[in-house]
Amino acid sequence: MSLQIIVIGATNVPNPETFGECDPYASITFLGQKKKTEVVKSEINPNWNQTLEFDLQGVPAKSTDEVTIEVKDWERVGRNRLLGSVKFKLNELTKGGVQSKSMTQNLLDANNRPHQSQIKLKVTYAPPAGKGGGSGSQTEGSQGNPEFLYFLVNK
Ligand SMILES: [Ca+2]
Repeated sequence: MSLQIIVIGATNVPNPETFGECDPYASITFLGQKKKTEVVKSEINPNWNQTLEFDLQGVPAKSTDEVTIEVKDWERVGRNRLLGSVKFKLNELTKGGVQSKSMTQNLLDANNRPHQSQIKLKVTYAPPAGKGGGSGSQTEGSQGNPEFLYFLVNK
């Protein structure tokens, strides 16, 4: 049971550098857990192709649970700068079973206005076994048992 996010890449990220280009990485927060991709140096169209996995420790995610993505510029000295961010809810990804969705999200600036920049992701949610996900095989198991008992009783 987990939320897996493949961070594919971003296009046209804002470039705050005075010289050269920025060094973007993506930082993703889900239910208080934060995971980061590697930094791609001097690139406004970074390809990360990295899988970030959030372990939910047996607690099913809700459709209203929110994923927060921040794309930042790595700095050798001083604070990393926020280039853009986007939030989205899991929505239909929690409708049951393993659900997967490829998405392209527009990054927003500090005033929530969309940048020209987009980030590409593939999000997969696997619910805890038995709560939507593994219910199919569990039903089969419980249907088999009464027949077996019937066989024993009538022998
Ligand atoms: Ca930088």
